[in-house]
Amino acid sequence: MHTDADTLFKELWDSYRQVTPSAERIHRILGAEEGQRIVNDHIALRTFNLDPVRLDALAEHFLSLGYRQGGDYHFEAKKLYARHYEPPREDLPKVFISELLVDQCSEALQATVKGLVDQVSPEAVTADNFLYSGRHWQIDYSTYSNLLQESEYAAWMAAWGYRANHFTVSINHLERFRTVRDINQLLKENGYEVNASGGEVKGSPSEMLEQSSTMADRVPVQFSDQTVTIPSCFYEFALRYPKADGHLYSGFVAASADKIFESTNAGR
Ligand code: OOG
Ligand code: NI
Repeated sequence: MHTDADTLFKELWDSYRQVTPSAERIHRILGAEEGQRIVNDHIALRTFNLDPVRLDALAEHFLSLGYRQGGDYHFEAKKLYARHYEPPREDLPKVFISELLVDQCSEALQATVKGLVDQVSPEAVTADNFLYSGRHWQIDYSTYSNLLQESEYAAWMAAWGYRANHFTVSINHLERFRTVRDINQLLKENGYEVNASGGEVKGSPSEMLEQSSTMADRVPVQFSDQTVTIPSCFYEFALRYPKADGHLYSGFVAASADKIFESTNAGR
């Protein structure tokens, strides 16, 4: 298990950046080169609710670093369950982990996903590098396409495996930009597609969290039979509002999260 959260997040960032060419360009347009510090609000990970890769097994990597379990969230239509974890230090990101409830999916999907997960050894899951270890299986393009018909989430997981699917800029820590609308404007001026599902600004001050995200980059993936360009990872932006006690709200908003999942949708 990790002794050092900074190393873990650096590795997660490196594996994310390798398949998300827009990430560093977005840092530049936010002014990182002029000294603007970019603070991460949270990252997100995905998995299946099967041993040995279920949500709890991923969470263990953070619990061992002193993270604490926060709220949980249900996404009935997408057949997902999620929890968030709060960091032991203010300067570390929160973590959002979801899992596909495979038992609620079709027999065909269950058979495919079990076939993938059976190839992951329990030792691989507890190893230091698991959360950025990518795919532990081979998959051909037609199997990916079949998963896509039923669950965008399952198809994304099958293609990408274990890695952060997004990092999230904390707007509270930016100096030049104050609102999610300003960020969306900047993104669009620079040629990025903003996820418009449920509206470009998700959440509200009364929910104490406003968010937006880019649509995922598209990069070539090597399937076992061919290479195809598919959605990889995206960038998110979050603005948190203070609670009555003066501390910033630290939870997530299920209705917003439901739409943010769609940032990796392929059919568009
Ligand atoms: C997570 C989507 C939810 C948020 O901030 O509400 C989320 C995912 O796409 O895996 O990131
Ligand atoms: Ni997020």
